[in-house]
Formats: sequence, structure tokens, C-alpha cells
Amino acid sequence: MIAKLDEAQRAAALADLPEWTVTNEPDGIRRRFTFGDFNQALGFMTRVALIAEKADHHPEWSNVYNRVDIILTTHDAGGLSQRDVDMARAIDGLLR
Ligand code: H2B
Repeated sequence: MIAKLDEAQRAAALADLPEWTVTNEPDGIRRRFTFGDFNQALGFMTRVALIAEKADHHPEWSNVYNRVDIILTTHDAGGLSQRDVDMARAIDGLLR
């Protein structure tokens, strides 16, 4: 069973993910992505979905036209875990 990050681990992880902010309900991290149009947003979501399936770790997300809001939290841990940090890094990597 994957564990929630402790305070020191959280601080270290978040310092390394400046674009992501902490959420409380659920306990996790969030980031908003804005694209040129719906087509670009959907293409991004497709790429995230493929990573998520491979990792068996899935985002909570919503899409409105060119905007994608993603929350990462680990249901099995009841909060923020290393799996969310890894996923955030992988998602950020898509945009580099
Ligand atoms: N995604 C997220 N975000 N948190 C989880 O705890 C989780 C998941 N658990 N995707 C996985 C699937 C689990 O339900 C399956 C059974 O491995």
C-alpha cells in the first residue's frame, strides 16, 4: 500500500514542482493548463491518459474548451503520495 508523503517529503516534492499548488479536498496538488484551442487541450489529455493508464494512476480532471484542470491525489493513500509527484513530473514533461 502506497503511503502519503510526510511533511518533509511534501516540502521537497513541491519545491521541485513550482507550477503545482496544494489542494486540501482532496489532499493533493493541482495545476491549470491553457492551450490555444480545444484540439490542443484534447491532444494533451490523450497523452496524459496514456501515461495514466500505463502507471495505473489517474488524474481527477476537467476540461472547458482550451483549459484543462488536473488534480493529482492518491485514493489508495488518502492523500498526496510519491505517485502524484511522479505523475506531475511526467505531465510537465509533455510540455517541454
Ligand atoms: N489513481 C489515483 N489517482 N489514485 C489511486 O489510488 C489509484 C488510481 N488507484 N488509479 C488505482 C487506479 C487502483 O484503483 C487500481 C485498483 O490499481
